[in-house]
Amino acid sequence: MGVVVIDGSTVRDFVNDEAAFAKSVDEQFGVLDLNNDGVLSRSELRTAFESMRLIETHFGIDVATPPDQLAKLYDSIFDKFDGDRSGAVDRREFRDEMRKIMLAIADGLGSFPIRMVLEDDPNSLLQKAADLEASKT
Ligand SMILES: [Ca+2]
Repeated sequence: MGVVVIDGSTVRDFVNDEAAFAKSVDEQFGVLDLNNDGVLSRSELRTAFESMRLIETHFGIDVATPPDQLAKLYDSIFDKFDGDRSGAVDRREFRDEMRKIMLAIADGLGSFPIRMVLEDDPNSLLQKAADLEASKT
């Protein structure tokens, strides 16, 4: 567990650093692709989002969400990612959508820094955003 302080510009700087962002997202994709078939299935993506709480918050998911509503929400998230409706999310689709989500989160955070407790996850994108900023100062 680590506590990081991030605001919108921390996240935006990270996303705009194309190389660093692509590398981080690709690494995360590799971890999420549990059966290593090169694409993310519905259940792989859901597992991923359950472990990214800020992103869940972004989509309006909270602990009190009833299971049937939760299933619908995850379906709609999956459909957003699966741009070509192939039934699976490939690396490029994942990267494109993660960029949009992170930028939307950055807009949501604005210039008010928030303290976040992150799970011990070396692949957390928010952790990497915070690390990138820390490396500059
Ligand atoms: Ca897979």
